Amino acid sequence: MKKEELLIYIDGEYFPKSEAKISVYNHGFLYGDGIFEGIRAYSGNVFKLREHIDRLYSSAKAIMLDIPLTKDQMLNAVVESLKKNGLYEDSYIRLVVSRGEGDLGLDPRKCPKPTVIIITDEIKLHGREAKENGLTAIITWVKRDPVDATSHEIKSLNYLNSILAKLEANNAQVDEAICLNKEGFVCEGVAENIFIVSNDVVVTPPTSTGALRGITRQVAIEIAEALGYVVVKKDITPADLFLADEAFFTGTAAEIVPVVEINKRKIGDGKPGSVTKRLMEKYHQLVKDPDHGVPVR
Ligand code: PXG
Repeated sequence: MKKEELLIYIDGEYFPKSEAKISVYNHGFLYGDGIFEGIRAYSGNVFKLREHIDRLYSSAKAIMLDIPLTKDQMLNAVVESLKKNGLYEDSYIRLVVSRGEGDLGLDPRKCPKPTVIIITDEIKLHGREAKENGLTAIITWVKRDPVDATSHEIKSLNYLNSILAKLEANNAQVDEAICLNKEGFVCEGVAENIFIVSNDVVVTPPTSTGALRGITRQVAIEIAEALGYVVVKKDITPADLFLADEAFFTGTAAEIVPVVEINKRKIGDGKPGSVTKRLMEKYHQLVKDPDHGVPVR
């Protein structure tokens, strides 16, 4: 049976996917001038939707972009979009707000109206095996953009820094890349925050190194603390990574996923670690918990 085309929200209207288009003069396209969020729903629970919307509006504030909807209107539009597409179980949501249509100069004053896009789609489950057995990664030469530049603290449409890193991972035939900051400390993955476990202490870099304040990162910290682990936010060196007992990534798409090899060094015994596995198990329970999300129905 052929599925009906998905409906995409653009500026308050719904268009079938094949007709959902924006202008080539849109500054989101021309200059990466905009912000976004990637969100997931599990069994009809839009996990941490309010937190994602809060972060979207924070990103907007940082780049002086006035989103023409209130947070409540945005939340309702996400839920409505899921309903229109009959996505009542597991889904993926992409919110994009760009500076809007302007001219061929980069001056944002030429863009009178931001563009708001909500894509709700099925979630493509790929790399399940990798997730279970753990990922391989390299530390890449691509440095995270510094905090006084296009820092990933702002979830902007500028992802070339992450894409360059991902290309290096592809070239090295590993799953992911880990970026250092300019000082040489471990920052994050291409679209994931990073953690290590050493002697049962869970460590993650502070976001002041230029990493995104990941929502999954925060959830992982809360789960680890609830399980009685000490969680420390401090600088991690490449050697700390190599010598850790366990390492894992966190992210909306990645969830909590073990990292078992970095630059050809086995992490711990090269298998997903026990602390990581406990966190993964709790995470998979939490994502369906309506106390941690917004129901579609
Ligand atoms: N760092 C960066 C640079 C990210 O882009 C994370 C960390 C993890 O943050 P959350 O809040 O998701 O725990 C991200 C997240 C995608 C996609 O489709 C990317 C992200 C999230 C969802 C989907 O590429 N980035």
